[in-house]
Amino acid sequence: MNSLNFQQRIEQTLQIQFGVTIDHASKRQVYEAMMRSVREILSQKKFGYEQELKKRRVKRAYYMSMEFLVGRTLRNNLFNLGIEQEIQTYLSKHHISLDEIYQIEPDPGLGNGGLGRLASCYLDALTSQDYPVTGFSILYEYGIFKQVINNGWQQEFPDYWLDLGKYGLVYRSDEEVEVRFYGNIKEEMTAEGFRVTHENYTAIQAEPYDLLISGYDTDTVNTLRLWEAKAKTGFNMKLFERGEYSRSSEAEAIASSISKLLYPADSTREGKELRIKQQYFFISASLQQLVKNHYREFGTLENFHEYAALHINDTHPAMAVAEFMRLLIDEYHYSWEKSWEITTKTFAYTNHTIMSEALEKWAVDLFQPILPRIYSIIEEINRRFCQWVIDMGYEMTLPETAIIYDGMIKMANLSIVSSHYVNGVSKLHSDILVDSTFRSFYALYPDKFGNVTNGIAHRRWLGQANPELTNYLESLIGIDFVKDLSKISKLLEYKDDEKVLHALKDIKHQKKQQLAAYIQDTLGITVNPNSIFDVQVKRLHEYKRQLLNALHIVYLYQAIKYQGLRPTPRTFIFAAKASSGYDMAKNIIKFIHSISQLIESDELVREYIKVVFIPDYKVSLAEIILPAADVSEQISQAGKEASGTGNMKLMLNGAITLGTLDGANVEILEAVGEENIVIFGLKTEEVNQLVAEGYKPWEWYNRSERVKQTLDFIRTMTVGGMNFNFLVDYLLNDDPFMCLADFESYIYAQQQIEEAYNDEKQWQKMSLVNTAKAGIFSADRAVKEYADRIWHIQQVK
Ligand code: 8GP
Repeated sequence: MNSLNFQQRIEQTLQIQFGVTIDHASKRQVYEAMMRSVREILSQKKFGYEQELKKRRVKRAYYMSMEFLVGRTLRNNLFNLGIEQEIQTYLSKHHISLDEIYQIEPDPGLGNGGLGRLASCYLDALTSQDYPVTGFSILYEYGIFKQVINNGWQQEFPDYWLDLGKYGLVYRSDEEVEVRFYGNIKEEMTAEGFRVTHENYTAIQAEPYDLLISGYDTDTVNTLRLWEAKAKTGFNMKLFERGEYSRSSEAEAIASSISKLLYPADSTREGKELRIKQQYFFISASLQQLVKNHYREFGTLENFHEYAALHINDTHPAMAVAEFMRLLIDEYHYSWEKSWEITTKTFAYTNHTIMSEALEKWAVDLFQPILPRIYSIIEEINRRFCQWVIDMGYEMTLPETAIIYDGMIKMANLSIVSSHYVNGVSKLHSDILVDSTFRSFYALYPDKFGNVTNGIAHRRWLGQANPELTNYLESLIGIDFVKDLSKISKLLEYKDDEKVLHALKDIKHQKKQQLAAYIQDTLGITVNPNSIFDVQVKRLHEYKRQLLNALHIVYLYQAIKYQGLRPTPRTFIFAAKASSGYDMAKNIIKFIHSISQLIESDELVREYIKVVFIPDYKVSLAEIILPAADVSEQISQAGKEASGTGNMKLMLNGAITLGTLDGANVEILEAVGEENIVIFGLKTEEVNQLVAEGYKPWEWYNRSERVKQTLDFIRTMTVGGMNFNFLVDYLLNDDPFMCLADFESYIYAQQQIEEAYNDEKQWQKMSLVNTAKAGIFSADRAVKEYADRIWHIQQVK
């Protein structure tokens, strides 16, 4: 890409849109002109790529996901186009800071956490490697809430991102479709055979907006298609005149709620209904469009699976299999058997969590009225599946494997039965799926199950988030690693080179200073960049055990204050959003803030430790925090974290993992060797055994002096009038994720971290090895596995 060309476009846009020259434009105007210019360039490339794909008639993948945590796009696009530095120079000649322009872009928060960010990393990687893929999701008007901390408590505020975010989107009025809810189904025998029709439905219009996805150093451009819901006819005058007031604006009400908000709380019946509508809305719109286009091109759907691989990202889009069956049977009149054959060759499913509350189930009496035809299809899939299970002699597994059981529809079961491939996201997680979560299914379909360990978009998480390290690495080992992260292993040659180790230390220090400046500017808190930056950033969930981290800090507090402990100064950095209805998670956020306050009020202790909670964790914040970390806390209870991806981003940026043998930590250990990571805690089998025996946290309290000291100390704590006895009671009586059982071993691991850190050269070498061994955690590797083993798609340049 020629940057001159881009500069001209910016100036032209400024003239046409705002009638200003670049020297008189506001930052906001420059931002808009840049976003529009990038969109034009990508649209042009997209056109070329589409032509090529059409000409070659290749198979494509479609990634359906309720979440895409896209992150800011402008820098990513300039980086991929290879013009970031030139544009920076150009703008600075006009006294404009590119960084300030970047800050204007909202961070599209169309996701909650790992699963959503993974989806975006994969679109980036697939595009950079020239795989034809389209993402499908919802154009949420409000993304994940903005987190504000007030007196230590989380508060949620709406995040309206479209105002400034819309400039990246392309509206495709030619591809609108209609999605139908409610009503009833009519079954009848006609001259052409048995037919099912859906009557008296409420129709919603699905309007497509495309976010164009660029790839690094390639002309390939893919699409993330986001559907917005609109009432088809708006307000219904006829119904209103007949006095049916509420029905007259029903479509409008449904439409405005569907694409309003990411995951509204679904603890109420209304919340659940809305969730079902959201899921059906986007998968129906996506499939209708795909099926229509395919039929137009080929005149048949029998070969659909030869040209399309459909991926279900966790169970949220699982209704897609029933919708696809509906289209084949009701609209194109294929037989059940033929339709089922095409469906099962088309779909694949990834599981992202074994936490039972996240394995979706819908009550039949809730689901059926909203989607009567989809329900009847699921019922028939279930009937045939159960019959087959009985024929196989496995009927005793039906309580577990049936798709509909006890009045509930189990979406994971539907996904497994209807897909040709099911994968977990790390070796350990995939093993747990076949050994326990989906054990009965594994007996039925041993060949369906496999693993694809997650990966990250290293060009964002290293290339863009850490240009200092990227440039230095480039000067040492050449630029190849940007395109192919496996090449980063060349860095190993320098693991004993003191000059290199020193330079890496300087870069880390620079990143720590930048984070310190951010903390100072936004929170008014001064942190010491010479202290150890110990980082735990991720969603707040009990299984991730931010509480264990907090307990250790309390342990340090009382040991410094009363036992003469003098540790190496450390800054504990947290960032995490808690689900709005998750009280314990919110209490833990409050607890962390209270510990921070307690430390600050003590002249002695604050010399050694400091706790900073950075609010509103999101992609753009992660880009600032991760490169600055020395220690990466990955301390979930073994067996609970499916993979983790923050662990990979942190290691790539040279942080040392302090972790349990959970998720992808296991593979990080394999990659770096035990001398370059600190592992602690119970293993999955040990956790299971303890559960089986009956875990009694009290015993761990009685057995360990340090557990006792820490919990007893918490009972004496009153901060801002609040005490935390309830937490101590909870830990002693419940402790569902075994913080107490792992506490001793965690304290010991923390000491090992400190010792390692104090040996400066050794630490730097460990850090180098982590960066050098991160190659296998590139999303490029992961998506290639999906492309080769699951989707069977080829690269098209
Ligand atoms: C996450 C897993 O918790 C994490 O370990 C993994 O790295 C990531 O997916 C990507 O595979 N799972 C979710 O984010 C998740 O299950 N979210 C749905 C409940 C909304």
